[in-house]
Amino acid sequence: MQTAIITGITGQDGSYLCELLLEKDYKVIGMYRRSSINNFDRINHLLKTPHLILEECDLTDPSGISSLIDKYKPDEVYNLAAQSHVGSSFKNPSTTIEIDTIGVVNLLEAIKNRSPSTKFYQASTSEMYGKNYDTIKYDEPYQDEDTMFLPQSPYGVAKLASHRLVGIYREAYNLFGCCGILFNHESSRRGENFVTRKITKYIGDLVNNKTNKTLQLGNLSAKRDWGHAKDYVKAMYLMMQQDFADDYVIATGNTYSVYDFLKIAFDHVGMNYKDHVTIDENLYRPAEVQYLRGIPAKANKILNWTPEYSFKELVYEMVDSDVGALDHV
Ligand code: NAP
Ligand code: F7E
Repeated sequence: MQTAIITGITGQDGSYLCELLLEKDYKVIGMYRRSSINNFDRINHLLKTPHLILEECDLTDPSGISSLIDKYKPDEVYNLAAQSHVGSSFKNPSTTIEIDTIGVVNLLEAIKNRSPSTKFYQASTSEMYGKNYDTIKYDEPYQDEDTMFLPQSPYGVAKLASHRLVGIYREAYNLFGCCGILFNHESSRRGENFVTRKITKYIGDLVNNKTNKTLQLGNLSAKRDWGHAKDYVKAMYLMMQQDFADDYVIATGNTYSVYDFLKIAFDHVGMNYKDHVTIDENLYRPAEVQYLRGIPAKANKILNWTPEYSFKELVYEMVDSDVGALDHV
């Protein structure tokens, strides 16, 4: 039986990856940090599974991380834990760097010193591209593995440092370390302060007469390449099954604005977003990433990975779930 540690087990991706690995007969060690209130909502349905073990540990604690790696000497570690909110990273830059960069150093050092044959997955991000895109190979602007990084947020900088650290440990110490450069991916389990879920949660409240307020949003013209988290955790798994560690862009190749998301989501319940949305200047970020469109050609070819969900299917599923038309997704 393969053993995998997932950090960030209580998060969106942690919950879907945990389901996938349990289906594949892994023993899963789910790492979570202490919280004043139970926050296992996304994995509640998995807690009675015999092959899931939960371990409390904070990514910023080097001794705790080292003991965890030593205890299980896992076949695979998926590092999904992070301060993952770009807007928050402007308000908490030091904490973001502490978790998203130093936390990764803690894991890499522990693996190097305690369990060097462990395979390591790092959750890198399209946010590392920042305001940069290419126009050389395709008609529309895009980002792929050859595009230069130019992050626009403390989060992007912290993730870029980790991304490069994984490359260095791969080259210098021969560790199996791969990075998934994942573009935005959403689901009904998405955190409520990311824009997609903020919109669908509001629609759910509106339809169920739980709110009479307007929906306050920031920059609606930003464009994102939005996929479904269920598709994206499959790509993480596939990267770890390769003979050689490498970095891969995981994206759909399509880009939509926040306006597009709003329109499709409100249309789905027969409403017009213009009647319900107000702009709050305070929700604009000090620096913005305006355009993201990832080309997953390398993942298509080497991992045989393609996303199954279309953009509309993703939006409809999120809206239906928040409206209450779906029991559990
Ligand atoms: P998420 O829902 O925000 O989950 C983050 C997880 O990290 C939570 O379980 C959180 O625990 C945990 N965490 C935060 N700080 C920690 C610490 N100091 N020690 C231990 N655990 C800690 O994020 P996600 O959407 O699942 O994303 C997973 C990973 O992919 C993240 O690294 C994110 O930066 C990256 N990523 C996400 C996307 C996307 O579009 N979703 C795209 C590219 C990359 P609590 O529950 O206690 O807060
Ligand atoms: O913002 C705009 C906002 O916070 C998307 C994380 O998973 O993906 C995510 O980061 C866009 C931005 O995601 C609001 O300004 C407008 O342009 O949903 P978001 P993000 O910043 O793209 C990357 C790939 C990650 O790695 C991150 O971990 O929407 N926007 N109005 C708003 N955004 C939010 N959150 N709230 C608003 O009210």
